[in-house]
Amino acid sequence: MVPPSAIETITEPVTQTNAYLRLHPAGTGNYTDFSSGNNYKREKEEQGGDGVKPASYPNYLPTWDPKQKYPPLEHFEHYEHGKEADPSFPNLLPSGTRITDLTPTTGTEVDGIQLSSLSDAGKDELARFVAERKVVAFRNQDFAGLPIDQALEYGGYFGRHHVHPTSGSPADHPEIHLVHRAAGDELLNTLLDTRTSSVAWHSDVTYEQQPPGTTFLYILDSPDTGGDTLFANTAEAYNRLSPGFQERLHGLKAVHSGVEQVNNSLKRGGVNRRDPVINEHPIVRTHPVTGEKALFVNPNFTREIVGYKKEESDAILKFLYDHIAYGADFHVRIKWAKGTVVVWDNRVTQHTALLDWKNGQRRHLARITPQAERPYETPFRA
Ligand SMILES: O=C(O)CCC(=O)C(=O)O
Ligand SMILES: [Fe+2]
Repeated sequence: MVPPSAIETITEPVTQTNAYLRLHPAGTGNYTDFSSGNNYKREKEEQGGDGVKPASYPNYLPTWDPKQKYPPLEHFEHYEHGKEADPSFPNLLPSGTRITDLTPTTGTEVDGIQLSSLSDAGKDELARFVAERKVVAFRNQDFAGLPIDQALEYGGYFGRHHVHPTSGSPADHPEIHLVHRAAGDELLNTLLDTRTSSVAWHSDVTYEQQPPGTTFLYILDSPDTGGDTLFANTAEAYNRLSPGFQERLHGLKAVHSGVEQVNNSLKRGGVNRRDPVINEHPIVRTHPVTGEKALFVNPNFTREIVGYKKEESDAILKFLYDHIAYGADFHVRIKWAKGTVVVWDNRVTQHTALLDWKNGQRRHLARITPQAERPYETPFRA
């Protein structure tokens, strides 16, 4: 066989990905990724040693299988259980439950119930309660100790499991998205050499046609201090705008891209389980249970406003990103503790991890990510 010539020109078909990369330059948003990728030593995490404790939940250590390749996601009819819920939450929050609102608008802490033993009526109430409070931290849960199959069966009540295109997952459970930084990981020593902070506001996988709704994140191992997660209430962010500006945003759509996330994964030797997609969503979406309107753009995945010129689109998106990021009076900070399960509504919140712990301690969490309805908007009402 004749070896390929080093100077021969190869003509490659333009894939959808390449074409979209040209059409959608980053604008004011940039995909930011601090995931640790597959460069950790599994044995070391399993066994510990040298003063390091073994991982508490080795069944949740991440794997990446380059052979996993999935077809494009198809539309499914989402059933929103929150609509069925008793608004006084008798099954979720029976008397004696300790309930602490963390701020007036955003975030609640609950102690004294087990999510894992909720009836269906309790799960319906969970969906509604989380939609109202935006993010709820349930303390002292047994959830992380359930067999993974059982945890997934539970989460599947809330919608079809999203399989992430690039993230690590426990072996044989691609529906679990893992956040994992191994003990001794070096990134935190250099992260701030090139950035001023680790804050990267986003809602999850908004490039999908049906992004997630009621979403679960539970702690497996956490640093002694630091590694908190911040949440922003994007319904309240919408409410803070003047009626004139709210009205201006209604009817607009923005482009959300999954291309950069996949490219980033491939660049660091990671996987691409499903070809990236690009979708347009309304900038103001309506929540199917509460009827609230919320801003639905984020710098990680939103690229441009449909039909606007670049400068116009960049200026408005930058204003919205800044507005959401600076609004500390509609943010809440969740501190992780052993047994904590945080449930948020991805339709009406954004979040960011804080990578601020200093000494190479392990941080390990698992996410269950049920998809919801395709975002829709209802008419502006002053
Ligand atoms: O690590 C965290 O605190 C949050 C990570 C994250 O963005 C997610 O799980 O969706
Ligand atoms: Fe996230």
